[in-house]
Amino acid sequence: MQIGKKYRIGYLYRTKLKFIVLSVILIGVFLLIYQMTSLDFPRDEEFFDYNDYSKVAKKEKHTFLKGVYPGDIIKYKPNERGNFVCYHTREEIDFSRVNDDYCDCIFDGSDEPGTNACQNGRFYCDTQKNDGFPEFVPSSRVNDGICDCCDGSDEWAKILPPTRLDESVQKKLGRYQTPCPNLCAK
Ligand SMILES: [Ca+2]
Ligand SMILES: [Ca+2]
Repeated sequence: MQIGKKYRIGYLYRTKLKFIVLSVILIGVFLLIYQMTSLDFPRDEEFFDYNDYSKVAKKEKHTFLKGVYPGDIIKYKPNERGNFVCYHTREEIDFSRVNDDYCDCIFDGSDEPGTNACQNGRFYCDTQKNDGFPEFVPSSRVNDGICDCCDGSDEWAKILPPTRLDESVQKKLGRYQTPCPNLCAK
């Protein structure tokens, strides 16, 4: 009788232990699946089709502005007061002052994405290489006579440099002056 009771208690203990172990395993598996499915996947920016400007502009119902990164197009819509809001200071300026070749947002250069008026801004090249990385050029290099974007779109004013190196020298250096060749396919 005593042995039977002991055996029953032992059996119950083992069953309980199995239940706990199984629960711990199940919770572990659940947590692992949860962790795998909630990993920080790359954002749209990294998967963005950088060449598809028109699609983005159409989606955002906004005219595309020179030098604006497609992911930032939403920021280049006039607000309810018809103003542009500088990225960092949140200062509001009239929208006509965007890309007017005068630096209004002096802290980030966000009002001049397509000109070299702000030295701290960035220009987004028209054509992008298919290497998965957005191609930007510092604003200071816009229209400086040297081709920085692979399609030369940073030299949209087509200002010719005062002295131009021979084509063969440029080729040797791998650096080109305006007028820019289109090297995006290379
Ligand atoms: Ca401006
Ligand atoms: Ca340039």
